[in-house]
Amino acid sequence: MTDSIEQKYDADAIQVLEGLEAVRKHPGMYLGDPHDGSALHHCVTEVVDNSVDEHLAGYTDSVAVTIHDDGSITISDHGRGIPVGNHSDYDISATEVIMTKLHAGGKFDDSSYKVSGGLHGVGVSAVNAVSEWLEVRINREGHVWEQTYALGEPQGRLEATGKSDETGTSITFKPDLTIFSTITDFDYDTLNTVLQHRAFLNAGLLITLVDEREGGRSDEHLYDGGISEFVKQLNERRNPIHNEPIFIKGSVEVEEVGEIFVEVSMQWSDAYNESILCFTNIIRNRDGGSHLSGLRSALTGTMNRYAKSRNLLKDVDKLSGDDVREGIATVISVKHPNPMFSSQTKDRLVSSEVQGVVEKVINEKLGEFLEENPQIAKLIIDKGALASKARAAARKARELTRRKGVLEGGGLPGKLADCQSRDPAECEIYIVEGDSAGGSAKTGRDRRTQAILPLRGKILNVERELKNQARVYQNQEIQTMIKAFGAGVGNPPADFDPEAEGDSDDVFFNVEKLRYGKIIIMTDADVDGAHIRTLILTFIWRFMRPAIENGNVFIAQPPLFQLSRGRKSRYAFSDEERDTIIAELRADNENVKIGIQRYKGLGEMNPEQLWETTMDPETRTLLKVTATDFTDDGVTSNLFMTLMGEDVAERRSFIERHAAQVTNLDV
Ligand code: 0RA
Repeated sequence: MTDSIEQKYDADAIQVLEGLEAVRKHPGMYLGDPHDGSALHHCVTEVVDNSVDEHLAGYTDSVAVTIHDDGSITISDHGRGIPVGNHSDYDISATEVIMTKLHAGGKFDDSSYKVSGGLHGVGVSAVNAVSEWLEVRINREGHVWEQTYALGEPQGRLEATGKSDETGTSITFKPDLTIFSTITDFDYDTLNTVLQHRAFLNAGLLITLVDEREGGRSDEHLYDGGISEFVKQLNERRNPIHNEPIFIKGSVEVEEVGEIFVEVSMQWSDAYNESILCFTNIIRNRDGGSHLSGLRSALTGTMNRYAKSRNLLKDVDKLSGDDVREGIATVISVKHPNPMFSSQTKDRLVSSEVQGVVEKVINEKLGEFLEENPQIAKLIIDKGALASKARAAARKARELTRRKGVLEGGGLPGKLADCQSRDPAECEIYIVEGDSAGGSAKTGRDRRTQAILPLRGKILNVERELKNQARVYQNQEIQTMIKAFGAGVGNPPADFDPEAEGDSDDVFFNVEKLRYGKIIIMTDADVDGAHIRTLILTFIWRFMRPAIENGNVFIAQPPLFQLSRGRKSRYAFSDEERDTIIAELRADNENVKIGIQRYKGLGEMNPEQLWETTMDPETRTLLKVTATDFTDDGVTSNLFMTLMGEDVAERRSFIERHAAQVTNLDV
């Protein structure tokens, strides 16, 4: 008899282990990419979110995260503590079930609007599965309880190790480095940002982060103002046009779904871009979804209704959504008892009932706010009207360039030395600084596949023209690039649907029409060259971003030195390489004379040299231009704003902070 019970217990245990084995085998499916750091950090948020749930349920007002110097991390709270009693199905503690069974947790506690368990995560067990070791320590029912696991397997039963009249949970784990192969260290800033977001979204919850590693840091996040403080932070570097964010809150009971809660905070600044962050049950939805749609239509509708009723629109017929949202910073947070997302990563909320709920709440409450605050309302509407006029002017300029054939392949620019092939897959276009380098490149190239476009002088800094884009379309060098690339211009909006029938004006850059698979920026290896390269990249980022996203944009790497001994010559692309090559050339004769030519510009190279060092696909090095975040309000967009935008103080401080990283400055 005893035997068969043992067997049954084993069988259950094996099933459980198989479950966790799946996480170890396919960590990407459960936790995100194990090689780029996202899964590693997701492990931390997975545990933190369980603690946040305890806050949402009203049992803890703090969560503490500590990074230890042995590569482990502790997350602790003062919530109820993970249940410790025996679980009859398995005849092991409930703690062990939660720690070893995927998705366990939901059946212990069915309170709605929680982040973790069935809604968010795969639960703490997935973290346990990918941990070299994990220790759980629970204060509950008068005792301290402890249990340790290795690779998800319990190393003994849950045991009472002491007395305590507190409650709470503390989980320490060390990620298994055989799973997180490339990025194995917790990144302080990454964790600090996600923890700060959770604090913003949970007004009154104190979240602390302590780093015990070398150079230890610590941060505390407690925001009584919740998402309005989040919005203020989004606008930290902008100039808001009204003092306090507008905060809206409401809920709607939806049949067969339950009560849906909506919180929105928004503040307009004099900036050009919009920054809207969407959350469902504290989880960020990067691609928005039904709450974002509801927010957009309510904003446009409410603003236009108010403007019309007060006769505030003079020479503008009505404001478009883009006009209304220009310069807005918004955080929208909805709580839903059972939300549906488009993917495992929750990037897009698809629960359709949310759109109407959000619209209703915003129409009503924002309408009230505008009625009660007519000065602020007028500021926002005047800004929208200004945006509308600038947009109309840009549209007109675009239309003119189009009529001149810039947008629709009406002949190629005269300066372009095109290639013979018409197959974009093998075609390349070199954008070259200056006519003399352009000449060398034209002579040196492989004319079958390589086209050369020389640009004269510095192109327009488009970052300063975003609010008034007409000048961009009128710019000669920019028109030349648009014409040569043959794929139109203008980043499609985030929600652009190419299938949908649209306004004929809405022709955006279409990466599939690019005449060249590679756009290669080739500038001098000096400060001016770097500046021109940045100007071209800024234009591409703001007006042809899909080319970067699609991997079509490259930077050529001309050599910095030519080193010669007698008739023998070699090229060096960095100072270190120069020194290595000099040593090599001298290997058999310490005192021999080595000629060192420092290339100041591409123009100093003859066509053969330029081909050999920089253009020959067999031997050249190209840097592919990429970004981690392609949104209009992400880190890369912000970097362009800092480096190329109007705020001089901001740029100076950035340069001061990064001056130490500059290794090759040649003025
Ligand atoms: C299952 C049920 C209950 C709480 C928890 C899990 C819980 C999990 C974690 C993970 C980190 N901190 C946590 N705190 C709680 C509800 C317990 C009850 O009803 O008393």
